[in-house]
Amino acid sequence: MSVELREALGKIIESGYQLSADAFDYLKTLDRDILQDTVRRVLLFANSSEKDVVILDRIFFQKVIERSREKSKVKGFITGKSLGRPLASEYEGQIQVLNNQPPEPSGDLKGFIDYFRSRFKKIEGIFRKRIDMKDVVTIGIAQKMPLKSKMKVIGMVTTKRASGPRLFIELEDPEDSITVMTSDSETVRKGLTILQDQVICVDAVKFKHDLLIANDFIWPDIPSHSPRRSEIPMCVAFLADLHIGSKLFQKKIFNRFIRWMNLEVGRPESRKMAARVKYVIITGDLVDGIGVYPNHMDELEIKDIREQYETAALILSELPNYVEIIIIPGNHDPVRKSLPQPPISKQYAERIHNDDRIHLLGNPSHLLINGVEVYISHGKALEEVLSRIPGMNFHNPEVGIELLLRCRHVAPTYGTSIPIAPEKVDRLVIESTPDIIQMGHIHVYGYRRYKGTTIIASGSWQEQTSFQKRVNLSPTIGIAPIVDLQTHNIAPLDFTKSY
Ligand code: D5M
Ligand code: FE
Ligand code: ZN
Repeated sequence: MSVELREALGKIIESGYQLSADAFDYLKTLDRDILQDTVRRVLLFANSSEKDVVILDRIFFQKVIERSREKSKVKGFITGKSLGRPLASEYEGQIQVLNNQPPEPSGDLKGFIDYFRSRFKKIEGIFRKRIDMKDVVTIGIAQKMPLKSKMKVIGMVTTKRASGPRLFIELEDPEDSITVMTSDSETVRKGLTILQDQVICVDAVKFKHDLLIANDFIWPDIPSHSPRRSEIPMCVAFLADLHIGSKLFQKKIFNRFIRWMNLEVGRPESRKMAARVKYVIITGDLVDGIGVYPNHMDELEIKDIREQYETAALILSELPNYVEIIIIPGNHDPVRKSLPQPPISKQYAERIHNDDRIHLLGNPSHLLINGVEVYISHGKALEEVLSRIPGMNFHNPEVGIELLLRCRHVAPTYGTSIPIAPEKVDRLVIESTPDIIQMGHIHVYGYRRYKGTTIIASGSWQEQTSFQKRVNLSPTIGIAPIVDLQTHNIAPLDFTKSY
């Protein structure tokens, strides 16, 4: 018996299956180079099957192989009208990446000065475009204005301190700094939701040389707008947090999504929608990674990072061949932890890199898809926002996304568990108004509309981990929010129930 064949048999037995004699004979006929792949595919198919599979026989092997052959055969059918084909297969994908600022690292102390200056400039620019910002002055000018003058100042929050009924905030711009105080209960309440290091505007009255009394705090925010619409009724599936490689990855539930995408299952109405899904977006934690949380190894089914991506590639290869797949990294993917994160590298995910339907992008990414502006990020900073801001909680992550959108920043606070890279330019500013913004990470599904923008917090495809149990997080599993880019309707299909 060859080494490859022995390895393949070992894998099958280790996974808890029996091999029939005819399947064993069949395996012996396979070339070495396709043996490993075939076994991987067969195990994946068996694992995610709705029926309990115990014995793998020759017919089972052949079914799996035929299925993957069919998938590769239909390639090249994307253009041209042909009756009876899914609508999404009749159109080319239209994806444009809007954030193409290259990284300019700056490792020294000055890097942070450049970084924060860039943040201030960009968000100040967003403020100054607003018509209600005519009376904005710099902190330096505010200091020179006579007492009792009214003005607006823009600054970065360096400290925030509550003292009895009062709230004190230190504001800084590139030249000067000033203290802002408020005791009005409504303004204090608003002020308590301000995040450290965020750039904010204060509507204030001059009280002393270096003290302003705040009447209001103003977020850079987004304007009310009508979202741009696609000319054709294409849909996007907004997924996140698959965690492939984890014992807790819900293969069967995810497989229902894959079969639904292939128009094999689902109610008639939802199948019609499946035929229009042109894009699948995965905003991070595609795989479970290695050693991400305490005792992680115990909960890993696949303990090698490359193997995790090999399996991910196989699973994604089951999506219809006309679908474009966009993937950005999360904190479980093997890229640097500091934001912005570069795309998942070929070194770990060769097969994914070689799949020309898959677009590997950085976290965050700002896209134009069929003319609709889509902003995606894994959303690690939501942890911070949801746990620190009064009134927020992990049951409603979409409220946290709304706040980040109003801050126009993906990770406002520096020096927390969410590291930020000291680059010359702040690439985490949300520079223009997205029509759709999506994040994952929290593992809880949520949705809301805010001033014309659709906000989506994607749930996960992984059962509760021991770590999540300890932090009391109950994930939402198996929901695929499908958004129609023409109508902006959202259908959160629940693949654990009926769909
Ligand atoms: O994150 C899965 C979930 O666990 C998500 O809701 C955030 C939460 N989480 C992850 N790390 C932490 C820390 N350090 N503190 C609190 N909550 C956390 P995932 O990225 O999939 O592991
Ligand atoms: Fe996750
Ligand atoms: Zn995560």
